[in-house]
Amino acid sequence: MNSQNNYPAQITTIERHILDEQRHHPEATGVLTQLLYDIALAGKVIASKTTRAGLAEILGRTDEINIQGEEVQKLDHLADLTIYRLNDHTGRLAALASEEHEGILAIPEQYPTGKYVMLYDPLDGSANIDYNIPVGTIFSIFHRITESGPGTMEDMLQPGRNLVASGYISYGSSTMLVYTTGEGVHGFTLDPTVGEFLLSHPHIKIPDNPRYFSANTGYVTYWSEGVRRYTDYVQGVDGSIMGLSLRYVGSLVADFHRNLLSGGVFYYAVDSRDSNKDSGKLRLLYEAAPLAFIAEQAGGYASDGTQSIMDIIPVSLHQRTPLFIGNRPLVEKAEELISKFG
Ligand code: P6P
Repeated sequence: MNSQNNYPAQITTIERHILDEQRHHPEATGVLTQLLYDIALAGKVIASKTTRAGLAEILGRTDEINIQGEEVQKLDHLADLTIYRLNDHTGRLAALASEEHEGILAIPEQYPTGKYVMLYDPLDGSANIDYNIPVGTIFSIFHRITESGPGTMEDMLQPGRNLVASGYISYGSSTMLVYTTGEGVHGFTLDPTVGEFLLSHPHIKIPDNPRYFSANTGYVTYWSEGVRRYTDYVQGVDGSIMGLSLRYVGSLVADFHRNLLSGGVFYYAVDSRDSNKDSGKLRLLYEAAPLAFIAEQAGGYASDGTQSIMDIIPVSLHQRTPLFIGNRPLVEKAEELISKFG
């Protein structure tokens, strides 16, 4: 088929792409492939809700407060339930964990358990939903460590280095699914007319010349000296680099996705007002680590300001971490200034 027939030279659905990827792994049993299909399906279902949020009665808040102490948006709840319900019976997972729930989400006993565990933020940035700002789903997939039976905390508390796959779905001007299995980063755009994620961004690499920095500079007074100096650096105050433009929407997936495609750095540092003084706001297991895997696979880097996010050994499910993520030289500069000035 060629472009003269008004068709693109090649149409690759996410299913076809995942199957092709699987061919690089003769030992693969197809379970991970199926799991990634399931996530894509969840993304389609959630996208159908988020794009109509302004119309259906699903805007606004439930009367619930989640483990994070945050008001649960109706769409948060819908996204969380959708992901769990699409994965609780497939026999591919030993357990799940969600930003919305304190403990491990067990597989109902009537269903088999599988060899992976999945941790996810069902709808990150959901406070922005009512303002029509892009929001996103973020997921981490690990091999289980325990041999069999219900997944345990040991299966969940793994460093990013152990990730088998990770990715995010961005519900914005279009719906995009970006994932890695360690064989590069690939982006798919949902064609709602056919209900398929089509390959639109193969082999994503962070451009060498960064354009943006993304941080809530409203907090600069409460950052450490090293982070304040870093914020001057990225703006070119010391003249050592061309100042980067500030782009910050306050929705991690949207901010990260833009910097992945355009080059730049996102950071969310410790705020001296925080009760958790040493860790900032973002979660390690289902926000920082999955995006760090993507960043590294795209030629970038992610740090907590002192070490690679991928090397942090989690001690709790909802553990927070400071996050600096994007072009490697920009993130390493943050580490340098934090090392010198705290
Ligand atoms: P702030 C959204 O609430 C979120 O968890 C991330 O998506 C986003 O990067 C961050 O918080 C924004 O936080 O304090 O700048 O509003």
